[in-house]
Amino acid sequence: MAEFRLHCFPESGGCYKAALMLALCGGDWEAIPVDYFRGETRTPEWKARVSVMGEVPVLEHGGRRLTQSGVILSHLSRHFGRFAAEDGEEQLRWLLFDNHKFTSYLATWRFLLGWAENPDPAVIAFFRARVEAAFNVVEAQLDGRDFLLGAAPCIADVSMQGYLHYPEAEWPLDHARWPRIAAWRTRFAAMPGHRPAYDLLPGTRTPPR
Ligand SMILES: N[C@@H](CCC(=O)N[C@@H](CS)C(=O)NCC(=O)O)C(=O)O
Repeated sequence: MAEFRLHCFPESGGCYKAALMLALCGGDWEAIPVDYFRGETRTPEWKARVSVMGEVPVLEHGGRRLTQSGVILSHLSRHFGRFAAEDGEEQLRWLLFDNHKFTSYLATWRFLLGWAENPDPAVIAFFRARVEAAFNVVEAQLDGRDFLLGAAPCIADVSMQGYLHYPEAEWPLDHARWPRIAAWRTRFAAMPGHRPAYDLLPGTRTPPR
């Protein structure tokens, strides 16, 4: 059995964050696939057995079961001694911003576009505007910085990259509007161990409509 076991499915950028961190750190991990699109993570049985929150990623390591990607990234950062910012509070600040504004709006907008049944165009437009506002914040933060907090990547970068390595057709923005984000994504993709999401996450895919 591998040292790390990740409950995941391929379309989940949250799961990709954990898998990406493991890949960048050279961790020995295996996937425990979940059937998200058939509602497995929302069943009382799964919630009782795996996580009351009904969400993946869930990482099993050393007899513990960790949930919430920010917790998982922090745990892996401590375990491997990698991707820790010098300023832990600043790192936490950007992790929280990512979970609330950047990842959550981008993930929801992408889900509505690709997988939701009859999404309301007004709701799609609302989430797109929220995504664009979050991108503007990150674009400003990257002014004069190669990574979020400076010259070196930290787990807030790993977290925020979670949905940026899926095919652009799944999150069709005018990428030229955010050139620093585009350069940051390219810089990140050049790091040793990096693989795009669908290369890294195993399991049966549910392609977008
Ligand atoms: N804040 C959580 C978000 C996790 C999350 O939303 N995961 C999605 C898949 S990407 C999920 O399992 N959602 C279950 C649901 O909404 O029912 C984290 O970063 O781990």
